[in-house]
Amino acid sequence: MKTRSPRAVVTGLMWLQHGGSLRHTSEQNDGVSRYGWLMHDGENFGVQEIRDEGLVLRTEFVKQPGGDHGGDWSWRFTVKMEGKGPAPLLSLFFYVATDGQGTLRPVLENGTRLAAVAGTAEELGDFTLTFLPPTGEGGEGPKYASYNFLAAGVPGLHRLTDLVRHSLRESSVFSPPGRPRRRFFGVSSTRGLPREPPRGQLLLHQVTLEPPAALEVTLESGSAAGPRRGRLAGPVLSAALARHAAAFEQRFEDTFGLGARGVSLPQRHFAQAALSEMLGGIGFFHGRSLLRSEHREEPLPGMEATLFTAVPSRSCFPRGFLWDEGFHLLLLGRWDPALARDILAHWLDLLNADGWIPREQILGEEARSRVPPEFVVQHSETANPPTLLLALERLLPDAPLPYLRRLFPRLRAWFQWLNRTQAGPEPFTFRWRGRDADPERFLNPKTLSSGLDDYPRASHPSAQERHLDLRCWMALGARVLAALAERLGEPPAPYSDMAAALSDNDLLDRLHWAPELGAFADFGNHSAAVALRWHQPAAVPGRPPPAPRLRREVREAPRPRSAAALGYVSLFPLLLQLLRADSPRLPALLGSMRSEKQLWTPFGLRSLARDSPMYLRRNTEHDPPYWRGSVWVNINFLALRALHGYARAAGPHRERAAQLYRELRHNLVANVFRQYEATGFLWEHYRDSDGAGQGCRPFAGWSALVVLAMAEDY
Ligand code: 6A9
Repeated sequence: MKTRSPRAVVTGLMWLQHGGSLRHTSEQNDGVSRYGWLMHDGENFGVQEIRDEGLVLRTEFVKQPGGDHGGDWSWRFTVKMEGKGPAPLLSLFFYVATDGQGTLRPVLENGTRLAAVAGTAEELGDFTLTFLPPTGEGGEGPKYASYNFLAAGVPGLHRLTDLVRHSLRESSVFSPPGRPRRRFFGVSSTRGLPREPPRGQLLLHQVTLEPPAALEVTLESGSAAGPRRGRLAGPVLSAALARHAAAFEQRFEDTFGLGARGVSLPQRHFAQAALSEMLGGIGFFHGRSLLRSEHREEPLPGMEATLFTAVPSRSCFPRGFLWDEGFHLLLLGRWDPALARDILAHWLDLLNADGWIPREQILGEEARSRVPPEFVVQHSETANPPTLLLALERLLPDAPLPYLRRLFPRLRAWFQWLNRTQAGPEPFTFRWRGRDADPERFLNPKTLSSGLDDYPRASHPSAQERHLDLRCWMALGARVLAALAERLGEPPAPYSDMAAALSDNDLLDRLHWAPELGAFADFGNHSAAVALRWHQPAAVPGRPPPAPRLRREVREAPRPRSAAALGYVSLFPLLLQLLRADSPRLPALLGSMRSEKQLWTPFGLRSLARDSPMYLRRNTEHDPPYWRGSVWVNINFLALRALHGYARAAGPHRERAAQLYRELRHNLVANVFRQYEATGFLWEHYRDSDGAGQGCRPFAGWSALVVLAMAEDY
């Protein structure tokens, strides 16, 4: 945990079951079987549960405002073993580290036990961190433990795990009275210190004991000493935790009303955990992106930026993603509109002078250390869907006018950037820039900017392309900007005119209806006959024969036509509710959605029709299908929202939409819940054949939108 400030002091926990491995950061495949926030209010309180090879570790915190520096914080850690058998030796490593500013002074007891840290830092002022002695699980009695202490220089927060791992020596002894002595790995300052000049200071308190036990850590703010009535620990902390838990339950019910709808208790706990994981994943990032523009060969560091944002996945993608964030804000905006506005404002402050916002925010060394080098650079022609506007549409009615007034110029600049740089070949058409170069390598060159990565588009990228999803996003954007202008008492033009033109159903038909597909589609230079084939590169005399490679073979010349894919993109006019409720195209779209040969599965709508040529096809030997069949919660959420809308609007297809809505909602919610029960996680996407979670986990980014579907809150 840290403060919302650059170069913040950071506190954290590592743990080690002796004989196992050191745990610290959230990882995808390290064997920790499940973990997540069960409750988190985004501000003052959270409860997290971690299950790791028999160990159940509960971490709870409460923040108590007071003074001038954010007030006091207390944490409680409860450890116990699942099942019977002798308890293993467990070490908990509590640390505090600085990152470029602040000082820490250790207060040692008996030379080895770090009883407290007295510190000073920009944001925190003077503070005291106290490590209370361990007790039994319920707070009773003292608990026998061994203590080790480490003080070291740190080259950067991303190196903390290594630093601690390298300082471990199996030379410490655990010898409870009247019981056999045991050796264990303890931190020691003698070796393993980094050669790089330190950026900060680390103080670490290692407690070694046999579970069960409870440990408490308090952070007391110097400036809150006056108002404080006793330390937030022991029974006082228990009472505060209980009070916050009850308040969380009540607020959750008041916000989403799941109890009132008769949703079962396990499903309610699941929904609370989904929301809490998103809230608990919110972070404050600081640093520079690495950018590439059309004007220069070499990537350049961008301006120093700070970003307060939720993240798609704490393990895989612990950083901000532009279009993901719009989806996150749909949920966060319901729980805490002020928090959502704050996050939205941070994102809009990332605009550069041209009006561009980089798609993936990899700010600072810690964030960069989690990304393979080839993905770090952001290209200044690359867009991403303007979902922030989707979120703003919902925040609009209650947002304070001064806030909206400050947002407006930024939003205009962003929208104009999209409109200018992603314009298509004809008026009212749009084209995602930055599709994969080197089309020979891919079955279908990817379109990362669209967010739908490998979703099939025209086989041969060209300036002639028109992308349907982007056109629909632009229509939505224009609609929201017009509404924002009206809310501010300003003329809604030109956005209102643009919204009207882009929602013209006849024009949409002319530009994007593909009769042979019976659906809307992209248009471009397309060949319907492409395949990946093994290809043997020519041998070079005197060298070993080169390895065969997969290359794309084009068996029929491309020509200007609709891209032959039926899937999420085809649904966009419906998803963003641009189709009129009486549109003659609506039955075809509803039909494709409901058809099991196409998009319907018992787990939600799949991304690409089962009878589509690229359904579940790999893009290269190393790229398994991603948006080519899997069920994705964000698009299913848009589908539910739209069907809910069509079921309410007068029109000939109202009943059909209502029917689909009910079935789809049931399928989606039931499966995400079932997978959570089975695995303990929300997942990045879900397999269309059996509903199994796939990709990254935990993924409490847009998959947590299932909470809004449960609440039918669109
Ligand atoms: C790769 C690999 C350990 C892909 O949720 C974030 C994005 C979405 O915006 C996008 O729509 N995800 C979706 O198609 C994940 C993108 C990850 C790219 C970075 C680094 C590291 O893996």
